[in-house]
Amino acid sequence: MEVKILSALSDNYMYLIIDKETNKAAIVDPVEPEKVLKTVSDSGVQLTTVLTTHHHWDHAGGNVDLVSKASGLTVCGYDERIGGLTNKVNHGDSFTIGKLLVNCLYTPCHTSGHICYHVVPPSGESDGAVFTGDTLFLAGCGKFFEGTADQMYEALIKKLGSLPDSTKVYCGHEYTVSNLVFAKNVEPSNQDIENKLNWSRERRSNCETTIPSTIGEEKLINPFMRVNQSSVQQFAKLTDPIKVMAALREAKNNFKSSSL
Ligand code: GBP
Ligand code: ZN
Repeated sequence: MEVKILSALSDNYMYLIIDKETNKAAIVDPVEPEKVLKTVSDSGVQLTTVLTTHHHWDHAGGNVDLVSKASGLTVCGYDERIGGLTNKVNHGDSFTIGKLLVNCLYTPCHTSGHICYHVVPPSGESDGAVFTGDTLFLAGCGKFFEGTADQMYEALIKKLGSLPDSTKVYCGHEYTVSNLVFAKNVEPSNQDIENKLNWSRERRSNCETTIPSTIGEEKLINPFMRVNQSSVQQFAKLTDPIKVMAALREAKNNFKSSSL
């Protein structure tokens, strides 16, 4: 399996997932259809499927246009608000892109109809990948527009946190540096955060992406995946992990940094 990272709008990402064996491909959140179609034709692959994480326009806003330009596409998503939807998916649903297996994880909170897509290559070929939209970002998570801390706990700790540590994480926006500045404020003595922040600043200054990370790495640097750690609980002055989740989201919503 190969994943091509396509930047879109100001800080969004679209991902072209290619099954090298069959040359079939899927696109995650194709908000810029022309850019997608150019990459598809340059790569010589057959685009079969659109994987939509959630209905926000900067993710689903290109679906109708893409479908009109490339006929026969299957458009997957949970939410009725998603344009061009042909296949409504739910937690535990699975299907294939060529020989790649896609498993749907329902992760409501950022929106009430958010889906993450876990893609696994045929046995042992390489590590799996998860496309997390605006649920899990590198070192952060999405705002709770249509859900609760309880739901984000379920999404990040129980569902995404149960994937193998080696699973690559491909998220919906390039927010890594600002997320890590907040993470460092939460855990000033966490050396993994410090190292990743330095690396990410270097990458961004060379106009390179910080994507992907892995589930294992997120467990070391992402405060929202670390609500069971005493250092994060100390920052929140709370111990109940769901209350810590709510307090972290509130703190990040109000966080202003001068050192981005
Ligand atoms: C930043 O640049 O670092 N803090 C952001 C600011 C996802 S996009 C922009 C922001 O609020 N981004 C949203 C988010 O969840 N950020 C996580 C965070 O700040 O920690 N969106 O485009 C957003 O979902 C949108 C589109 C929102 C339609 C509502 C509607 Br309706
Ligand atoms: Zn969003």
